[in-house]
Amino acid sequence: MKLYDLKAGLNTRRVRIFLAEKGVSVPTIDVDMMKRENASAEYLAKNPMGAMPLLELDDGSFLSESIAICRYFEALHPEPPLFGSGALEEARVEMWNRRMEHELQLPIQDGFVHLSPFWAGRREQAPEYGRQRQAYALQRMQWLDTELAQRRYIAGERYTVADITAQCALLMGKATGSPMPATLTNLERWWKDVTSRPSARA
Ligand SMILES: N[C@@H](CCC(=O)N[C@@H](CS)C(=O)NCC(=O)O)C(=O)O
Repeated sequence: MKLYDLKAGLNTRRVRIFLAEKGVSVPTIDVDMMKRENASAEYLAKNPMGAMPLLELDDGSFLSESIAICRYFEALHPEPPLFGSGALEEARVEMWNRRMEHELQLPIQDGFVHLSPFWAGRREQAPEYGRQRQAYALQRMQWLDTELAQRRYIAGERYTVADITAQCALLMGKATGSPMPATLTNLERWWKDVTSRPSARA
């Protein structure tokens, strides 16, 4: 098995943290996006989306999409249950993971893509849309702060994939113009908690 990785990527980090939480080690291959290795014919033959993470299985087949890769490892290594355990908790974790993708990750990513000089010439940019998305991300951080007044982690009392999604999104936000305001004390308490886990350095 091999994991095609991008050290600075948000989705790739989600998979690395997930694997660290599971105590699973998978050899990685760093793909150099600056050299457009992910746009090469060789890479596109492996993943036509041209994105990382990408898991190469021992039978030579490939699996992409960060959450699909995480689900694969959850099935192989059920402990600790990062997608929840039992009908209701699994559904709650799914609900919160989707919310963290749609309400935090995507607006933060959109702010970065539409406003950062890094993406100029690489992606079509709509700065006004980027500003709207950054404002939306901030509003959603404020909402999440009120949610975290009620429980330790995003989906309940245990750490799950929803926390991984949120912490990776917020880490990107800090680096790309959507920082967490220090006044959000519940979010800050949660942030210190999740980033003190050894997996946060994966
Ligand atoms: N939905 C995909 C998104 C994958 C994705 O966008 N990966 C980024 C790195 S985190 C990437 O490969 N970007 C390369 C590019 O945009 O050229 C997933 O969750 O895995």
